[in-house]
Amino acid sequence: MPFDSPRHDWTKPEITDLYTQPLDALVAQALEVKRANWPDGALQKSQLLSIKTGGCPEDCGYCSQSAHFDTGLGAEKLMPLAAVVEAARRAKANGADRFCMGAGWRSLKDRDVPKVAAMISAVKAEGLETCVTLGMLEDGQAETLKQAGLDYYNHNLDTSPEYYPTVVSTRTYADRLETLAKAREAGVKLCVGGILGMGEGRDDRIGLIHELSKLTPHPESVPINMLVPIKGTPLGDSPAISVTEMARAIATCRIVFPKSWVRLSAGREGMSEGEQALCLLAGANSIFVGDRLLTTDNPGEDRDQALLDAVGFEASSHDAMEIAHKTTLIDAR
Ligand code: SAM
Ligand code: DTB
Ligand code: SF4
Repeated sequence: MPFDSPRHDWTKPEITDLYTQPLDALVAQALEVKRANWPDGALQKSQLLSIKTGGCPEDCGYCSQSAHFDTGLGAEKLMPLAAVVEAARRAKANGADRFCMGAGWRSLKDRDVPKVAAMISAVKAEGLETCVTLGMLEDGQAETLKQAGLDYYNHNLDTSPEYYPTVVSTRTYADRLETLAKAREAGVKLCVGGILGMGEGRDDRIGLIHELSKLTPHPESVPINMLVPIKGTPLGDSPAISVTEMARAIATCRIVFPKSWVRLSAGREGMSEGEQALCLLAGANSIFVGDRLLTTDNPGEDRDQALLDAVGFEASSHDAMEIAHKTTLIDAR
C-alpha cells in the first residue's frame, strides 16, 4: 500500500514475510513504495566529520574509537570551530546537503554543550542541514542543541535487543531509547539505524527493523551500515555479510519507513560499483559522500560520481526534503 501513512504497528512476522520474499518480489514492492513517496527519485548526501576522535569509555565491539581495544587509534581533543567550518565548506562544495559531526563520547558533558552548539550554528550558517552523534544525552541538552540549529540527532540501535548485549556491555538498549526520546521531545529529527555483519542472524536484522518501526514518529533517516571490520576489535575478523542481505534489509526498510531517508551507510568502500548499485536499486535514497566516514575510508568524489552517473540518480533538493519531512510529521499525528 504505497500511499498509506507510515505504520507503527508492524508485527515481527509481517516484517519477516517482507524480508524473506524472493529478492525480485521484495525489490519490486520497495520500488513501488519509493516511486509513490519520492516521485523525484532524489538522493540525499550527508558528509561525516569526526570532531572528537578516540578514547571512548564504551566497549562497542565494532568500534575503532573504544579505549577497551587496541586499534592503533589515538585519542584526540575536540576539534577547533574554525577547522569544523572549513570541513563543512568543503563538504558543501562536494555536493553534501547534510553535515554530520560525530564524537567518540559515551555521553555529552554539559561543559561541551556550548562548544558543540557553536559548531552547529556555524555549520547551519553555511547552508547545510546539521546532524550530530554525541552519545547519550542528559535532560535539557537536546533543547540547547535544537536552539543552536540542530536538525538531526544520530543514535543507532545497531541490532536487535536480544543480540545487543553480545556487542556492547557498557550500556543497554533502554539507554539508547531514552536518548532518542529526549532528542525527539526537543523537536530534533532522528537518524536511527544499525549495522549488519556483526555475527547476528537474520532474525536479529528483522528484530532491528521491528524496533525501529515502533518509534513514533519514525526516524526521518534510517542508516543501514555494513560492518567495517576494525583490527583489534572483537569484531575485527568478522566475515563480510553478503550484499544481497544488505539489499534485503534496505528494501524492507524502504517499505516499512516509506517517508524516511534510507541510507546505504558505512561499508561502501568495500563494495564494487555494481554492489552499491544493487543497494540503491533496492530503495536506498541516501549515502555518505566524501573520502572519510568517521575514522575509516569512504569511496570519495570520483567514485561516487561514477556510481551516480551509472544509476542516474539526481541529488536531492532541500524542498524535496522539507516536503518529505512535513508529511512524516503530519502522518504521525
Ligand atoms: N559515540 C556515539 C555513539 O555511539 O552513539 C557517536 C559515534 S558512533 C561511532 C556512531 C555510530 O557509528 C555507531 O552507533 C555505529 O552504529 C556506527 N559505527 C561505528 N563503528 C562502525 C563500524 N566499524 N562499522 C559500521 N558502523 C560503525
Ligand atoms: C551511521 O549510522 N554511520 C555513521 C554515522 N551514522 C555516525 C558512522 C559510520 C562509522 C564507520 C566507521 C568509522 O569510520 O569509524
Ligand atoms: Fe564510543 Fe560511539 Fe564507538 Fe561506542 S560507537 S565506542 S559509544 S564512539
